[in-house]
Amino acid sequence: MILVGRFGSPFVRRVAITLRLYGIEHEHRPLSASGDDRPKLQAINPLARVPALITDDGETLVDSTTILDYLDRFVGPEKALTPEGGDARTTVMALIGLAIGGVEKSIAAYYEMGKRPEEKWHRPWLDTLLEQSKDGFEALDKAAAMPWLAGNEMTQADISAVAFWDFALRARPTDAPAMVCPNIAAIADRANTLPAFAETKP
Ligand SMILES: N[C@@H](CCC(=O)N[C@@H](CS)C(=O)NCC(=O)O)C(=O)O
Repeated sequence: MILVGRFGSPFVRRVAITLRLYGIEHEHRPLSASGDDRPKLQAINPLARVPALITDDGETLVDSTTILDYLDRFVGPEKALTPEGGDARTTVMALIGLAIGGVEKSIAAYYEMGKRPEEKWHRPWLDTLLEQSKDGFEALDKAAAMPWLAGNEMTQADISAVAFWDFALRARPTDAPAMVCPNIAAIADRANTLPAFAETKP
């Protein structure tokens, strides 16, 4: 398999951590979604977005959720970190939904600040995005069962939350309201000592 995209993208990182935890051998092509890499990336993903995964059968999958679904089926339900069904799956997917919401708002704020000159930032929109990101992560924090998000075992909810949280902390302007998430912070501290997380830290 070939994973396309840099670990600076939290969506690439959640896939990279999962590949490592599943013990799947793969090549890493660290293409960026901007600059000189863009035409090369567009030849792989028409949207010129990361991540993409090229399977051993030569199929190209885009969007991290699609890729994770493939990897879960590739390793099978015994090993998959997203439960296959039942309430356990609903719980993990609900946690992931909050985490995705939090990081998407954080990325939208990052683009607003990174892609436009400061005098063109729409401050009310930016403040709303930063608030929504905070609200998403804080709701996730409150839902944490601990010691991992869904209880006693690490699941995909933890992998995604840590990749997203690390990005949101890095991207958040210092004058934005602080996100108060002691449970996520504790999970991130613990997870980031594990090789799969440490090796993919941008
Ligand atoms: N929903 C997608 C989001 C992927 C995404 O937003 N990737 C960003 C990097 S973090 C990207 O490639 N942005 C470039 C663009 O959209 O033009 C996923 O889960 O993979």
